[in-house]
Amino acid sequence: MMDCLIAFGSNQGDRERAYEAAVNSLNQHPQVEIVAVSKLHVTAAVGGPGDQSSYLNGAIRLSTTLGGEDLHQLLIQTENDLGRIRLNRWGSRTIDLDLLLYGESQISTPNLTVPHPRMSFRRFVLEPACEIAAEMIHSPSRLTIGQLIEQIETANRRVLCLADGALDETLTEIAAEFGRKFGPVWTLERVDQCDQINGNPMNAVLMAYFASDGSAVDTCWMAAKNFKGPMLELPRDPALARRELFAAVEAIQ
Ligand code: PH2
Ligand code: MG
Ligand code: MG
Repeated sequence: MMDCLIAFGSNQGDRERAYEAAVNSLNQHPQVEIVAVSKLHVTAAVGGPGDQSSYLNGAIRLSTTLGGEDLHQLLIQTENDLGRIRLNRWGSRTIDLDLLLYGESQISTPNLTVPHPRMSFRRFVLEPACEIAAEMIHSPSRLTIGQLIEQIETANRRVLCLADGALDETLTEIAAEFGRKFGPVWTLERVDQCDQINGNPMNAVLMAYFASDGSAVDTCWMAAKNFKGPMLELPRDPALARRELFAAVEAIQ
């Protein structure tokens, strides 16, 4: 039996009913047993269009003999059965079921990444999860859910960013807007040399790094090894990177 953690989110329709229906529906699967269900937390919408209504977020812990990809399929099937219509990314939805943790396994296929790539810095995910799974391990950071929450609550409001030379302009643009939007409380600092990383306590709440163009692999790897906390991969396209980074900061705030 695999110990798994699922995130629930809804900001449309009867949100409480969707939660109850999702839990009941999952529990009916012969290979799934619900272990614990968190309370629902009211949270402000992060990312997506500006006019979204608030979310109810929850977390579900379950035990299953299904493989990771089959469990993911079951979550999609459950979303569809409960009337989810997919419009745009981060848009309003009646139900979202995300596979956060599949034991300590790391899964990476074109359709599925586990642990969920944005779970480690999203307050709306970690707070409900902490109620029922504080001791579960997020394998990429080697931190428990409880430690991840403590990290986003206590770490300096600093974001470290790894970028190779080809990204100078992109980073300058993003940093200027970051300053206007989140300063002076938050800072965005570039880290482009391994020496700066080594031996530095790196009291930062997040490490962002740009998807590799082939040249930055070693630097990213060194940083990843020395930074113990949430990591975020940014696309190289400036507009997409900006959107991803700002949504992450909003999710931490
Ligand atoms: N899910 C998103 C995007 N934004 N914001 C909140 N508060 N809660 C969510 O579950 C949520 C979100 C993408 O899945
Ligand atoms: Mg989601
Ligand atoms: Mg989803």
